[in-house]
Formats: sequence, C-alpha cells, structure tokens
Amino acid sequence: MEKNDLKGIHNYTAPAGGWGALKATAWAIAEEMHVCQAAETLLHTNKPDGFDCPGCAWPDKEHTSTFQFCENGAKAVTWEATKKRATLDFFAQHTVKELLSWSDHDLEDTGRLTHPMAYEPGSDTYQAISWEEAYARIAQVLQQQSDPSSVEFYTSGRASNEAAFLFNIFAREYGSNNFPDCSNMCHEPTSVGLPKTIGQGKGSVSLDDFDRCDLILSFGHNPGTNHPRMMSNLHDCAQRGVPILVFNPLRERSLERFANPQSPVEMATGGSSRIASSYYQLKVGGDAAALKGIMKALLELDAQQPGVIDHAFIAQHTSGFEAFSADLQNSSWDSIEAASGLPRAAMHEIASIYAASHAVIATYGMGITQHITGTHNVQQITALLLMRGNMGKPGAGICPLRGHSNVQGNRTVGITELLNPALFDRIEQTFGFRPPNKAGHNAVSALQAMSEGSSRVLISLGGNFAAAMPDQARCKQAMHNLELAVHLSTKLNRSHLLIGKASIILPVLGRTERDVQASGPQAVTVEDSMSMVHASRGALPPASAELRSEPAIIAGIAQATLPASRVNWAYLVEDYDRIRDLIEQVYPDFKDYNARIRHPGGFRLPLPATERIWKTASGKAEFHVFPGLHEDPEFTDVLRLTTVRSHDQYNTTIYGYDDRYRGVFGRRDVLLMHAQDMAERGIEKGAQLVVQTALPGQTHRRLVLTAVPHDIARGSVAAYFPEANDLCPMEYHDPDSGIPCYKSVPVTLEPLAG
Ligand SMILES: Nc1nc2c(c(=O)[nH]1)N[C@H]1C(S)=C(S)[C@@H](COP(=O)(O)OP(=O)(O)OC[C@H]3O[C@@H](n4cnc5c(=O)[nH]c(N)nc54)[C@H](O)[C@@H]3O)O[C@H]1N2
Ligand SMILES: Nc1nc2c(c(=O)[nH]1)N[C@H]1C(S)=C(S)[C@@H](COP(=O)(O)OP(=O)(O)OC[C@H]3O[C@@H](n4cnc5c(=O)[nH]c(N)nc54)[C@H](O)[C@@H]3O)O[C@H]1N2
Ligand SMILES: [Mo]
Repeated sequence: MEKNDLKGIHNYTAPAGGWGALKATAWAIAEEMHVCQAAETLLHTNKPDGFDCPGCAWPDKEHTSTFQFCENGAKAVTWEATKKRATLDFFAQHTVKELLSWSDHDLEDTGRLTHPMAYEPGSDTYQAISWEEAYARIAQVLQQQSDPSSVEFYTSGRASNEAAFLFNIFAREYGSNNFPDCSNMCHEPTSVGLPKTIGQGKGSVSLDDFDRCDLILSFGHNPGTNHPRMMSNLHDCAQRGVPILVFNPLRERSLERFANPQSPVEMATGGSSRIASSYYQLKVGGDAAALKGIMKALLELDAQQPGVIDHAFIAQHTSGFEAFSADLQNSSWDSIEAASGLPRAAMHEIASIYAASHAVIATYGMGITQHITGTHNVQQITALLLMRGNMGKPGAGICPLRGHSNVQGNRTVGITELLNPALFDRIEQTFGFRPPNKAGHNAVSALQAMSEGSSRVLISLGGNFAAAMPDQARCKQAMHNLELAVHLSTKLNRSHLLIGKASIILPVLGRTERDVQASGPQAVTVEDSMSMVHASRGALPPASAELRSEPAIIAGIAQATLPASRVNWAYLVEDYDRIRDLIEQVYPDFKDYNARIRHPGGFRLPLPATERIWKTASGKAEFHVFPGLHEDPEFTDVLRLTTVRSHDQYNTTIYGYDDRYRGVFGRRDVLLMHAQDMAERGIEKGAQLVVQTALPGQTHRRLVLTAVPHDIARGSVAAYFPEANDLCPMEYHDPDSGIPCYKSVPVTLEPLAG
C-alpha cells in the first residue's frame, strides 16, 4: 500500500480478499467476542443445523459445504454475538440528549440491549419496564387511535419469515396496511420492474447457473464488501475463463483482482485472480443510456450478421419488441455517449462480446436501483437479456443482489402495502377477518404521513428507519411528531433517540441465539436471494435473560392490543411449526413447509420465468420502452453524488472507520472525486468543501466533506451513507417504485469559507 500525504488516505494496490481479510476477521473477533465462543459460533454459520448468516442474502450451495470464510459475514456475526452490553446502568448514566451527540458507531458499540425500556421525559433517560407493562402501554395507545391507518409497521430485512408473517397478520387485523420496509429503499425497483417484464419480482438464476454461464454482466454492486461469499463464485467463473464485464463508476478493487481465502494455493503463494475482464467506468446514473447503447449496437450487429438477436425466442416468448427496437433506433449515439459517459466503441465492443456468448447472467445491486430511473434500469437489463433469449435456460438469467439476509422472504410472506384481493381472500379464509380495503404506506409515504402528523405511531421490527431514510431533517421532525415509537432491536441506534411523546425499546434475540419456547428449541426460516428457503437455528445463550424472540414479542403486543383477536397468538408462539402451517395456508407455494425445511438446504420457491412461463398481463415476457436517456433534466455544472457503503459498515451500523479496498482509513468524511474534476474547479487534495444539493428548492441541503482524488468516472462524486443522507430530498424518488435516489443526487461544490 502506498502512502499518500493526506491523513488516512492511501493507494490500495493489493488484490481484495487474501490475508488482509483473514486479519480483519481475527481483529473483529478479538474486539467483540471471547475467542473460543467465536470459533464455535462462526462454525455454525450457514450450516444445515446452524443459523443463517445475517450478513447478506447470497446463497450457499446446499447450505452444507465446509466453512465458507467471509470477512464481512464474520463481522456481522461477531457484532451481534458481542460480549458488550448496553445495560440499565448505562442508560441511567446517559441522557438521550447526550447520546444524540454520539456517533452511530459509538451508539451500537455499547453492545447488546438487555432489558425492555421506556423513555422517561423527566430524567431524559430510558428506564426499565416489565414486558407486561410495555405491552400494556403499547396496547393502550393503539386502542386509542381513531383511525388504525395512523399506525406504521416498519420491517427491516433481518426479521425471519415467522416474525414478518405474524407482524403482517397483526397489523392487518388491527386495521392497517402500512408496511414501510427497508426493501422500499433497496430492491423496490426489482419488485416493481420485474413482474411487468418477466412476471416475477425476484431473480431467476441459481448457483448452478454460475457454473454454466459463459458471460457475466455486473452492474452497480460491490461484492467484495457487500456479498463477499459471491466472490468465490465470481472467482470460479473467472478461473474458467468466463468474461466478466463490470459497469461501475468507481474502480472497486474486489471487482478487479481477488485472492480467494478459500484457495490454499492463492493464500500460500500470494497469488490472486482477475475478476473483471473489462471494466467500464460509466457515469453515475449512466446505466440506462449505456444499456440503450449496447442494445442499439446489438441491433446494428444483427443487421450485419442475422441471428445475433434471437428472433425466434422474441416471437414465441415476448411482446413489445417492435416499439422497443424503434426507440433504440431513434436514440442518437451522441446523446447516448453523453448520458452514459462511455464511448460508442465500448458499447459496440460489449455488444460483440455479448453476441458471442450463449448463457449470460446479469447481476445488479444498488448502483442500478437507487435512481429516479431505478425501475427503468432494471427493465433495460431484462430487455438486454431477452434480446438473446437469456432467460429461462441453464446458465442464464437475471440476478438482483438482495440486501438484508431475509428481505426477500419478508416480502414473500406479506410485507407489502399494496392491496392484494387474492391475498386478502386467503387471509380471510385462514383467520376469519379481512384486511382493510385501503392501500397502505411505503417508506416514503410513511415518513410523509408522520411528518404531516397524520400517522401517529411507528412500530419497527428491527432496522434504523429514521437514519436509513433520506432527508434527515424531515425524519427527525417526523419522529418527534409521534405519539409512540416502538423499536424491536438488538442494539441502540439513532432512531431510538428521536423521541416523540413516548418511546419504547424492546430487546430481541438475534439469529445467533437459542430461541426456546414451550415446545422446546425453535428454528426460524429465511429466503435467500435465489429463493431458497431454509431453517436457521441459533446456538449461543441469549445476551440477557430478559430477551424475547421477535415472534413472541409481536404475539405479546397483538394479544394485549386485540383482546378479541381471531388469532391464537400464544398457541402459535409455543411452536413455530404452527406459524409455518399458517404461512402455508395463506401461501400455497410453501406446500409441505415444515417437512421441506427439515431437509438440509431447504427448498426453492417456484420461479415461473425459469420455465419460460410468464405471469405478466400479456402472458409473455415484455419489452418496456424507456423513453429517455437522462436521470432528469440536466443542470449546468452539477456533479452526480452517489452514496455508498464502506468496507467497515452494515448499512447504518458502522463497525469502524476504514474502507480498506478504497484506501480510506480512520475517517468517513471524504468526497471521492476524479482528479481532473478537482483540477478544473481549482480544488486541492484535502480541501474542505461544502457539498450542496442542486435540485430546485433544495439548496439548503449542505454537508462539509474533504476532497479526495479517486478512480471514479468524470462528473461523478461519492460519499458514505448514512452521513450524506440529508443531501437527498424525500421527494427525489423513482416515481414507479418510490425508491429514494440515494445514488444520483445532483450537487455543486464550494470551498468552505475560512
Ligand atoms: N458488509 C456489508 N454487507 C452488506 C451491506 C452492508 O452495508 N455491509 N448491506 C446489505 C444491503 S441492505 C444491501 S442492499 C447490499 C448492498 O450492496 P451493493 O449494491 O453492493 O451496495 P452499495 O455499497 O450501495 O454499492 C453499490 C455499488 O454501486 C456502484 N454505483 C454507484 N452509483 C452507480 C451508478 O450510477 N451506476 C452503477 N452501475 N454503479 C453505481 C458503487 O460504486 C458501488 O460499487 O449489501 C448487503 N450486504
Ligand atoms: N444514502 C443511502 N441511504 C440508504 C442506502 C444507500 O445505499 N444510500 N441503502 C438503503 C438500503 S439498501 C437499506 S436496506 C436501508 C437499511 O435500513 P434498515 O434495515 O432500517 O437499517 P439497518 O442499518 O440495517 O438497521 C440496523 C439496526 O437493526 C437492528 N437489528 C440488527 N439485527 C437485528 C435483529 O436480528 N432483529 C431486530 N429486531 N433488530 C436488529 C439493530 O438495532 C441495528 O441498529 O438503508 C437504505 N439507506
Ligand atoms: Mo438493502
């Protein structure tokens, strides 16, 4: 690693992974856990009789293989299984006002929450209450609401299927369809865009397809940090000689070179493998234009060499291709180049590589979804695949990289604000009540309702809603407006400290911990990003004797709130098999649920597109024209700010201050910029800059950051989430999916005065 003259900034030139990753794991363990317990715990991660890693939603083959080393998985596990505790004494000694001045890292670093607590305004502290008292207080506020749709039920994607299902049934019986959830900030464009194109809101590939593909197109994700177990699959593909084309404005080290900690040879010899065969540094927000360019080049190639486009597949399986290709023909190369930041020659080159391949997987993450064109972006990737029949055949398909380890499962078992008469019929048949006939709120509309005062209560099943959302000033005000906030959490975070009239923290068991109910130890289930459902069983003793499981807490609140409930809550919680039997009644895809999760590796939910069955309005896979190229009207002299995760964080959980592969150490206050963009503006390395949102009426949004030259596309700048969230206004979201545009905020820069 080369030193740089700016504090904490280095040039990282080694491959990603390797011994650095092993060292970082050892450090995380030493910091958080007793070493013997750590070894035992990590060996239980992603095993048939163990717990599902809370780190990400990437699948494991059969869930049976030997221990898969994963640095960031180890951090996620040890952060939860930490020996540190945020005790009642701690809360007695620190007022909420004081804690608000602490960093996100320091808040969570206090350790696991140990006791149910309520906010006491007199002392401005959280103080112990009993579980029964907590349930009674929550029930009282809920029962007093004249309109049940004034209550928001937020879900973060770590909740199990069992917890999410009970949460959804409780909310709907209570009378609310308000389900803001972390997926609204994450893969909502996938959930909205894919059903309209291929008839399912989920990916279509399995791990076996990675063994059979002959080309991978990787758009806007950073797997060395966020899906480290995927690196093994990419590494295997690269070693087989599969070209991997990467589309990313930042040069991410793990997508260039990777030393696989699973490979004894690479570890012993200090060797590494190339990952990307070509790296295309398009502009932030340039994907839709780049995709159009590639598809336009493909049409041109087909005119010269008929057969490049799979016309037979298109005729038999798709609709809308004529209008779609006419739009491509009408888009000019000049405008495509300007909007994508890629030269025409690159798009021709990509089209030729694509045309020579027969089984292609396209992978994508937040670099695609968190845009005003997020849904269009997803649909353009699908269109590219459809043009050569790369859907529903071995080695081919679409692979959205889901975020939280069970975010996909949460949606499958009912966390959705949309009215769904077929689902409501099945809920009515199963439980004897019908959910209300009023569409609910997603994350953005929930926060709008809270800030306007029409929503009065927030119940959060995990997560850190107010810190993860854009527009921090609005989030704070929205939280302060509430009559009651209830947080089911493992650790202290900022949302807990934004207090309205009343606030209650309920400490939960984590994935790693034993969950024992009346019938004995319980397993929960989760769905990974390839639609495999499997069991997860914790192994560690609970962090505190007071902890309760998420299903038990939801049942406790429900029982207290709805004395005449149609659901026998206590009975369900005694044995989670009973919850799964009900999930199966409401969702027939879970047929033989309890039997099938007892097989190692679990089972795969049906994915019709994998069999070329298209559950769309037309019964075919559909091409959707994206009539534009740009994110939104261009502004003069603006840069596009993208907000990304460092290597040392899990969303709003900040493990530490290093971002090893980007060469940033001990700080997070950086604005990564292209050296020429700095030179043109007379910005020196290390200059303090005021970053200002350039959207009309939003120029009051400002943040001071330090300019750091980085290998990033011209016209694009990057900063860390969540620090930069206030630069993104709530209204700046994709109109189709509602996802906030965290990845392309137009900004201007000024030197900090003085
Ligand atoms: N260790 C760890 N693991 C995690 C998480 C974590 O925070 N830490 N979070 C989990 C969650 S909830 C999620 S959703 C996933 C997130 O996983 P990712 O999708 O990898 O998340 P991001 O860090 O937001 O990075 C997105 C990538 O997109 C690139 N990018 C930015 N703007 C653009 C653009 O306009 N176009 C293109 N093509 N690329 C762009 C960035 O340079 C970056 O490489 O990871 C999950 N796993
Ligand atoms: N600017 C910007 N903003 C973003 C993003 C971005 O890329 N840029 N990404 C967005 C994305 S993809 C997502 S998914 C959201 C994340 O939004 P959230 O899911 O709401 O946030 P997290 O930071 O994952 O939540 C962390 C908290 O979850 C709690 N927790 C951890 N484990 C458990 C558990 O097992 N049970 C319970 N009940 N609680 C638990 C802990 O108290 C911890 O403090 O952020 C979004 N915000
Ligand atoms: Mo996410």
